[in-house]
Order: sequence, then structure tokens, then C-alpha cells
Amino acid sequence: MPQLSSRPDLSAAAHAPRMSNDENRSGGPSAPNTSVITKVKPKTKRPNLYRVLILNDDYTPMEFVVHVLEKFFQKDAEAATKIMLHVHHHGIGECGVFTYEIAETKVTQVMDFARKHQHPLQCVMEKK
Ligand code: TYC
Repeated sequence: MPQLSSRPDLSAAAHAPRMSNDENRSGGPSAPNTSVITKVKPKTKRPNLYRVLILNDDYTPMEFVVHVLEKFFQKDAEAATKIMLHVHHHGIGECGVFTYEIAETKVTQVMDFARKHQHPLQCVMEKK
């Protein structure tokens, strides 16, 4: 910071003769100043998360939806039935929350499984 007052600068540096970086006061050679200032930044990043949702329809059997929730989302019978009934009554419901790749895989697995059994069940993902 430059001095703003009119008082004389009494610091040693202000009165020492200027020297280049590879001179020193002993007069001999020295290593050049090659220090690199680094700042270590904590690098933990939270991953983007995605909800996997299933949609209601008029044709997919309730038991099939419960089976899907058990098979692909590790729900027990009670939790699976609760989610299925929520979707049946509200039109949409959450099966789980995952990172992008896992969510994408779940959606594909459910869609392939529903299609294989000729049910119109729809499964989608949505960024949280
Ligand atoms: N509405 C369907 C029926 O009455 C049951 C169902 C529930 C279908 C949830 C899809 O995601 C769904 N058979």
C-alpha cells in the first residue's frame, strides 16, 4: 500500500539500493526466486441428483408396478405398495433419487421391463 501521508518512509526497504532477483546482500550468486504461490482449494463437489418417477396409466396392473419397485428400486412390499398407490391416486410418484448415470439406467431398465411385458408403464427422470 503506498503511504498517503507526507511523513517520510523510514523502512529499510525504502532506503536499500534496488537489486535484481538473483543478487543478494552477500554479493555472491544465489538461487533465483522461483517460489510459486499455490492455494489449495477443497475440491469436494456435490453431484447433480435426479428423481426417477413413474407415471400412472389405466392398464398396467398394480401388482406389476409393485414388482417393478421391488426389483429395480429395492423397496419392500409395504413401501412399494405405498408408492404404487400414491401414483395411482396422484398421477406421478418418486421411486428414488440418483446420480445421472444411475437414474438413466433405472429408467431404461423399467421401460424395457414394462415393454417386454406389454404394459404401458412410463418411467422418467427429472433434475432435482
Ligand atoms: N392405475 C393402474 C390400475 O388401476 C395402476 C398403476 C399404478 C399403474 C401406478 C401405473 O405407475 C402406475 N391398474
